[in-house]
Amino acid sequence: MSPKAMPEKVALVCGAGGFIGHHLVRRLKREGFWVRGADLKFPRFSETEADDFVIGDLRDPYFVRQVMDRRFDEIYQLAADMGGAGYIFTGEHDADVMHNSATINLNVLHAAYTRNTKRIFYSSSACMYPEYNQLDPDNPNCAESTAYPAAPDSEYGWEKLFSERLYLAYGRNHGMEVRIARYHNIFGPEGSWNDGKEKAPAAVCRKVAMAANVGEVEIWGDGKQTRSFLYIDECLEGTLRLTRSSFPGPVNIGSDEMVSIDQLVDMVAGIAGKTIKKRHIDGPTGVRGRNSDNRLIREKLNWSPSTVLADGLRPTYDWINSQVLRNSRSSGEALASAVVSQPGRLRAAE
Ligand code: NAD
Ligand code: GKE
Repeated sequence: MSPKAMPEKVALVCGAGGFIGHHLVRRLKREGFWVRGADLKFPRFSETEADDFVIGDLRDPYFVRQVMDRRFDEIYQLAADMGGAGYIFTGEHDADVMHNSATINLNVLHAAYTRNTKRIFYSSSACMYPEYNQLDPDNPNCAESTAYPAAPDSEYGWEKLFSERLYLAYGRNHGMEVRIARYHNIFGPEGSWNDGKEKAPAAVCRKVAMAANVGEVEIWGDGKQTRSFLYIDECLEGTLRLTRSSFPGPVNIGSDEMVSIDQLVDMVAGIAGKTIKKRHIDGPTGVRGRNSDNRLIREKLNWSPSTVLADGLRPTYDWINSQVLRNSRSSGEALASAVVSQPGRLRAAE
């Protein structure tokens, strides 16, 4: 686990096998860091660029102590049991989400403290905001100051709120320099798109990519619910700026370009050059409206994201479309080889 020649700066990315963590490792390598990643799994779609990637379970305090065998200049804690609406709003994963993510945060933060690592970034979520301020799709209120009285609409959001408080307490009592972001729906290439954990941008790109040129897609809810979506590069920029600032947060890192889910579908259809009808069906929908309030980040960091949604959707659609094509080619090849090797059996199964 030890780096051969110790360079100037060393960073640890917990959750480096996941969507944001994988991209963050790449970005830190570009900046010249020596990077260790830790996760249950390697990144799914391309090789990690981490100098050292340790596979293991961050719920296990002994594993966490091994991962933190030195003092890091920066620790990014992104590991969590999480997913989109189809994963966190159905209720089926509530106990796992709370237990797994809280245990990871308790372990990682305490180990960082005992290694004398001062600066640690924690990825909270807009899901911690109270539901009562997100009932009107046209006027949601997600200013940082509105977090209390607390009333998140999911157990995922309650765990994020608990962990925010945990990090702030270590900051107050142990002098740690904690930095907390409340991410608002991050998207881009190499995120979950077909494993039940995908969020709306990836799900819509997949559905449109799989639809005919004049086709139809299914959308959960009435399509009038609103969200804002932040492109991955902007998420990384905000994360690094916050971590290296003197402001602990919590602060929103999100886009303030609010759209309805129906508008999102229309944008993706436009990018794909397809004519797509929407069929609204029952499904887990979460809050009625949500948008990032970027006043605080502008005030404290003198920066806020500026990439428009369409500019992030184009590379995301292209990447998901290529995944869809690759999957259909390989299932076509599998089918063709099954026909050659077992023609009778395949016909019987049809
Ligand atoms: P992700 O699911 O792609 O990545 C999370 C990673 O954590 C996964 O690779 C997973 O294997 C790993 N992990 C889970 N349990 C683990 C364990 N016990 N030990 C080791 N690794 C474990 O999610 P992401 O989109 O990259 O999100 C990163 C962080 O940002 C999470 O904390 C998430 O809650 C937060 N966040 C993300 C979004 C978003 O839109 N992507 C929005 C708000 C907050
Ligand atoms: N995932 C998904 N898949 N969502 C769909 C689909 C679909 O096929 N069709 C419509 N939607 C709707 C959902 O019902 C929801 O109302 C909206 O799109 C956004 O869903 P999402 O992107 O899965 O997740 P949310 O924005 O509701 O919540 C996410 O918020 C983040 C923070 O802003 C969470 O899932 C977390 O991933 C995260 O913390």
